[in-house]
Amino acid sequence: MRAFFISALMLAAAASQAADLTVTVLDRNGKPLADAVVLVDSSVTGPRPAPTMEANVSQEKLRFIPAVTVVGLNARVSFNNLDTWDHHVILGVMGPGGVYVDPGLNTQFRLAGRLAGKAPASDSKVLSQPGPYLLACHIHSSMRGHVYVSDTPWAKLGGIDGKVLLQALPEGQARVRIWHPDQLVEGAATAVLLAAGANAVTVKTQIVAARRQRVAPAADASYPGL
Ligand SMILES: [Cu+2]
Repeated sequence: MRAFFISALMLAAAASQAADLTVTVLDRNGKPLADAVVLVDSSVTGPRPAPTMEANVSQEKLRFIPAVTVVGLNARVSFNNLDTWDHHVILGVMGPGGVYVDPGLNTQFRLAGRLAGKAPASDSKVLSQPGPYLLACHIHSSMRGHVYVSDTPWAKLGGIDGKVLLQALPEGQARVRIWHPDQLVEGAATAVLLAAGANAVTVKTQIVAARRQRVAPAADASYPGL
């Protein structure tokens, strides 16, 4: 009888433990896919981690840095121009095919080039639509960036190894979704059954990452559009 109670207690303790999930995202060729946004949905009740509600995106050497940012719904994203020349920020919801859903609804603003010894020109916007936003610049057509507004508290950007560790998930059924700036269509979600402690899943996608824009090489290089 005592043994029964002890096992029942152990089961109860196990049930309250959180699960961790390592997701490895592969591209169409089975290689690690960098810059994938991994989203996990769970309908199991329990505590939720707080989403990221503030983020900074800089414009530096003709790039948006970071190239991909993940935030929660209604997060405030600040844009700072660290270059000595002006940039535009065109900010809008991105649809399939990597284009703006409705360019007429985009937000646009210009950030002046940085003056020596002065704070960079900056502006911020609240992103109130879930899903991907596309960032671009009128002056420099090669500039592209993305902000993914997550509708789940378990969302993270993967590194070049294609791996993401999501923590404090409830045990039980969950779904893994992947988003990537270069995806052509939305892939199907992957169902996972999470146990207490460490879990791992590998998601093979049909995505082929586009070649990334090279970092501007030297300080004295001439930049297009100047
Ligand atoms: Cu620009």
